[in-house]
Amino acid sequence: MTYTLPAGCALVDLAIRGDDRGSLIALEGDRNLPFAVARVYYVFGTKAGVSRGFHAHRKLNQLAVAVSGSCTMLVDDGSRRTALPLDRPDQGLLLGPMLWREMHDFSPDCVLLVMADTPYDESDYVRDYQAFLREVRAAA
Ligand code: T46
Repeated sequence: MTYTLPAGCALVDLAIRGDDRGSLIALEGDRNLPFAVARVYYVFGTKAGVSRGFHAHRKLNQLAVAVSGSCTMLVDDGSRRTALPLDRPDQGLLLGPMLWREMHDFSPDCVLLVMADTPYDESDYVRDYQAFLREVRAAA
C-alpha cells in the first residue's frame, strides 16, 4: 500500500542483514539515518484501547520502527492528515519537526523503537492541536 504522507515525514526501508540464522538490522547515525542519534527510547506494554502521542515537536527529528507487533501512526502537518500502520521491523517512519502525531491501535506485543536527534526536552513539545496549527500557519 502506498500512502500520501504529510510534508516532513517519510517511510524508509531498512536493509536486513539476514543469513540462515535469522535477521539483523543495523541503524547508524549519519549513515542509514539522516541524523546523529542522541537518544533512543521504546514504547511497549501499551494497554488495550490506549492511544498515545497527541503532540508535535518544534525541532526534533525521529525515526520510529515497530520492531515487534503493530500500531497505527497518524501524522498531520496542519494541511494533510494520514494514518498508516507501523507493522514491520524493516521499515521506519521518519518524523521531522512540526508534525502532529498520534499513535493508536497498539497490538499487545507492540514495541515501538524510536531514535531521536536530541535529548529529551519538554519545551520542544506542542501538546495543544490549536496551538500547533497556529505555529504551523505563522511559519508558512
Ligand atoms: C513521540 C512519540 C512517538 C522521558 O522522560 N524521556 C523521553 O525521552 C521520552 C520520549 C519521554 N519521557 C517521559 C515523559 C513522560 O512522563 O516519559 C513519559 C511518557 O512520554 P510521552 O507521554 O511524551 O509519550 P508518548 O508515547 O505520548 O510520545 C512519545 C514521545 O514523547 C514523542 O516524542 O514522538 O512517542
